[in-house]
Amino acid sequence: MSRILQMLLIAGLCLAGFARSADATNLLANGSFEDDLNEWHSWGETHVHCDELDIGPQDGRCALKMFQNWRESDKTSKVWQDVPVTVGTSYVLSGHLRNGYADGKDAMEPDNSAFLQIQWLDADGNPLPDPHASDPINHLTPSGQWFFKSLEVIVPELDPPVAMARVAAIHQYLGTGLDRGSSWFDNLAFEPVPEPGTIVMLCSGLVGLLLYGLRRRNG
Ligand SMILES: [Ca+2]
Repeated sequence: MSRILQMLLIAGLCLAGFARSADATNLLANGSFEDDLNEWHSWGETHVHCDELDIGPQDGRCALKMFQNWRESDKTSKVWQDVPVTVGTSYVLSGHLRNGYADGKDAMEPDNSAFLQIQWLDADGNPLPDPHASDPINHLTPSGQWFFKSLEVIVPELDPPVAMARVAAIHQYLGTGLDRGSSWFDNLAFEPVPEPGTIVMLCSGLVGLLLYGLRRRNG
């Protein structure tokens, strides 16, 4: 095999490796709510619905429905998981959100909104400042359609240091009365973003080793 052919082969393998690592692992368990609310903490009105005729899930058979937490003074409803993270690493939180049913039934009234959120925690589980939120959906969002939402964040250097991310799906109510309407969530994922620099370094090392091997064999 010519050296050029070998180099092309290595470049191809490196590209394949990059594509593979870009297909990152979801750090959330049961992110599609196919196993009810297992693995999730929850607060307020959080209900997993499966196999409903008038709403299709975005993924699998089931999706999460939330609405105003009318039983408590804190009117927010939410589900969340705490996930270990590495300072300096970039993560993407994504998911599909939906306002009510296809025919406008149970669509959110004003003062309701729904979004995804990342809150940093220290090693003792205490919240650290400035949570990050995705674009919300609200009463202005067309009902009955799934919308993809995502946000990418780099874990900051804080004091005390960040140890975990609290990854949450939130239905927020900021009014004082009782406003109807549901938000739906499905197919949530929290994934580390692979660093291209690391892969380039690995590939360069591999090419170097191959060239060294070829020289030794030819010499
Ligand atoms: Ca699902």
